[in-house]
Amino acid sequence: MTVAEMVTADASFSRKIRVMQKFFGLQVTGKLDYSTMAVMNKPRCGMPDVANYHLFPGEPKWTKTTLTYRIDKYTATMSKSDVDRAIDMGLKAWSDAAPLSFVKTNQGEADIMISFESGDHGDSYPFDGPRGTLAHAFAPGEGLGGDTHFDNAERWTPGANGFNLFTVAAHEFGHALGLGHSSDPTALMYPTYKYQHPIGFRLPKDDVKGIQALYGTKHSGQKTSVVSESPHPAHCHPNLSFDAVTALGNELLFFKDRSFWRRQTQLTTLRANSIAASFPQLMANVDAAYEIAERGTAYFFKGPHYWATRGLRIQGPPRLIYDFGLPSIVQKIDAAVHLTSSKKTLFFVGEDFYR
Ligand code: 0D3
Ligand code: CA
Ligand code: ZN
Ligand code: ZN
Repeated sequence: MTVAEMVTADASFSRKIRVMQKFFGLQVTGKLDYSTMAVMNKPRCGMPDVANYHLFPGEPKWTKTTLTYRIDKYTATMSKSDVDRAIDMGLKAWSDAAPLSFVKTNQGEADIMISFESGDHGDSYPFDGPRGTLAHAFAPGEGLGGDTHFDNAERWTPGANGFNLFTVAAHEFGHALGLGHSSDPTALMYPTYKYQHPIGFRLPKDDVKGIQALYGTKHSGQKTSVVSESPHPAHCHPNLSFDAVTALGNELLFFKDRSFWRRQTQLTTLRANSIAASFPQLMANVDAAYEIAERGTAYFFKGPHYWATRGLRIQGPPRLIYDFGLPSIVQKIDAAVHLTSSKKTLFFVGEDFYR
């Protein structure tokens, strides 16, 4: 039996994997397969991912970062310059959040062709007169892709009366860039109109997550190495790894250098603590840790020593790992895991494991 098979054969481990797979929308197998491990290896800041945005089927997106737009037909209810300003600001909401830029043209075919249209206008999505549907836009692609139409039967305004053009344009450009509707009522991509004040508008969080899922963050291109000034490593740094992780009662403990983080299963916040302050005997740089939940006991490993704890209280002096039957050439272990169903503990040392 391989390690992966042994770990997978453990019922409680398999249950945890199933929960995780469901949470991340993966195929629920209860097995530690490649797609599950790929998700585990992504940095996720120790926080659950909460997102309500939706992408279109097939996740269409623009394959270039500079897009052209052209305002082809204006409306009678607003001045040309007010329309230009509302459109410009609607696009800027998105280019502020993702590495995209927009260039205005006045002739020829632009990526995003913008027009005010009445009733039937030749794309098989006729408008419905005042209210109801305000506008529509086509997902990224050739031809109609990206094109954005406003129902000319609405009273379009630069202010808070009638329908605010900036608000509707910003929403439609979300579609034109590849976002569907969001179930988050605070999102711009929520399906129903709510006036948004154009001055100082910042895209809500859920929309930022959506657009960055498609196009990345503004700085994801330039790899810079961030050096943490704080005594505790920044827990959102994408390169952060942990020395050891263990459950302890209803908490998860993460160890790194001189710090550890406690995460209660119901809470999403993590607080850095100093290892030395809570576990003086342990000091820094824990190698490995595991919990035997039924006994309420956790074991911590550092070099050839280990400590047992009940909760956060250390039980007795450090002992030697050879008590577990490890050969004397082993000076430290890399990781340890306890399998509840088989009542076995696995110790990982380099390429090998012991049980
Ligand atoms: C629409 O017409 C959306 C456009 C929209 C949605 C949210 C914010 C700005 C623009 C079609 S993609 N929605 C309809 C609407 O809100 C349902 N109509 C006006 C109303 O007040 N119900
Ligand atoms: Ca309408
Ligand atoms: Zn149309
Ligand atoms: Zn919409």
